[in-house]
Amino acid sequence: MSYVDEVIDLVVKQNPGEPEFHQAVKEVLESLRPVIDQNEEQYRKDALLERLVNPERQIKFRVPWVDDNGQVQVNTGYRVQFNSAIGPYKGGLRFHPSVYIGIIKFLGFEQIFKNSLTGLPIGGGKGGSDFDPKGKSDREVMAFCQSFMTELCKYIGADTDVPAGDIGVGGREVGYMYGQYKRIRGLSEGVLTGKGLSFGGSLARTEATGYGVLYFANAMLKANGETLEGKTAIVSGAGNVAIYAIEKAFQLGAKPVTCSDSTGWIYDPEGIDVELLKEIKEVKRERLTAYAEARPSAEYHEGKGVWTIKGDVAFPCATQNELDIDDAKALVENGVIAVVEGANMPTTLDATNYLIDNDVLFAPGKASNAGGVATSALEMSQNSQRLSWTFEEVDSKLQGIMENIFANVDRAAKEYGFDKNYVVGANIAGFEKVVDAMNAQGIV
Ligand code: NDP
Ligand code: 2IT
Repeated sequence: MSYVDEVIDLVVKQNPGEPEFHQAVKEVLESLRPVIDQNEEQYRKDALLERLVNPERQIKFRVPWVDDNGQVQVNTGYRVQFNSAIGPYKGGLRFHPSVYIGIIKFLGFEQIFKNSLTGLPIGGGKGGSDFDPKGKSDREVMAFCQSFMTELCKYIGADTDVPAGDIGVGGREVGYMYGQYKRIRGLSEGVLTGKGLSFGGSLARTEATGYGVLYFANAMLKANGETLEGKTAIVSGAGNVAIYAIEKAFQLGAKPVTCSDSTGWIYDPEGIDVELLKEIKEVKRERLTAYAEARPSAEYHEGKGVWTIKGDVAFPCATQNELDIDDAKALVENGVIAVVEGANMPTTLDATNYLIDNDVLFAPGKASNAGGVATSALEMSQNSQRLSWTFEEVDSKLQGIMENIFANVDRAAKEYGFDKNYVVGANIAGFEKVVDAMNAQGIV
């Protein structure tokens, strides 16, 4: 049996009941075959893949807090410090009821290669909780964040592990957690990114993931003789990534006509009103039904369905496995030319393969959504320098980073004979640097 197959089997056996983690490992290791096969004997001797798929450290803790009725609630907190070969652990915190160790491990594993692709010195980590911020009062969210950080603060620091936001964690949550960290540790340092602008946050971090997705899409389309100009964009999600993907899509000449949340979706043939969407999601924290009520051109539908709408480029920006094989078939049927992932692993493995086999340009999230974490690394640099750069400065660095990522992914795909397969390209390009750093640092 090949080394890759052996390690995939081992991961499935040693991590039962964690299908998302298995999926992420399979996607990465399968596409690394051309590199692994060339070095199989040495890698096997060094147990390189076993070390890569085993987190350096996993922390799991109790998070008790008191709700508005005086009732004590208990959630579970996690931080997986996956790989520090190229820098301090870096990656977001997700607060969502679906969170369990398998979700955090899949996200942490992906983060290793994504962070490597940014070209910046950051290792991979991820954390979160099964806490659901939806419907909670501000005080309840604060109580939860304070309790969560009271434990997490023992394991993180500006030079060791730097969390940020992800699903359910935005500026409000980062602010409450930062306040508690500072109170306990007495340190004003860049221990979290995505902070408010008045206490060390970076301009353009809020926009960075969505903008970066569009910069990547632009570079990929350009390399294939296409452009975003005049294209219809199909977007899922209505959170941080989706909102700023929609905003940048307009700026680059495309027309996004859909968005979605966990209860329903919007089709707005005149183009999504992004200011209205921001007001509803960022300020009022309402459902998308409020969008349809305020906008006569929009249709609201319950459940899932954005991928049935005809468009040229699709941007899944909500959550994992939200685009399955039937969705992929519908997109191909409707003539989509590219799928660019804003979320982490939003496309199932068979859907990904179907799209690639049908000549759809496919950008994997670990490359196309890396602008968020890259700008987090720029926030860390600014914090270390005790300086703040202008919006234009950060945004132009972000654009350069995304173009570099595309060039690097494209190069790796070509080098190994997989021209235009950006999944293979991203995994190989991300892996190269991590392996180099791991080898140089000995058996640790
Ligand atoms: P937000 O919490 O801001 O938004 C998430 C959006 O996705 C919401 O519209 C939410 O709907 C919807 N959603 C979440 N879970 C589900 C679900 N199970 N089914 C259907 N819809 C769902 O998160 P972000 O925008 O930050 O994150 C979106 C994706 O992008 C995630 O995969 C995240 O890991 C990834 N990502 C985020 C980065 C960042 O910088 N924030 C960076 C790189 C990747 P509702 O409001 O109803 O919950
Ligand atoms: O998935 C991701 O890259 C993020 N949620 C952002 C991580 C970060 O540290 O900014």
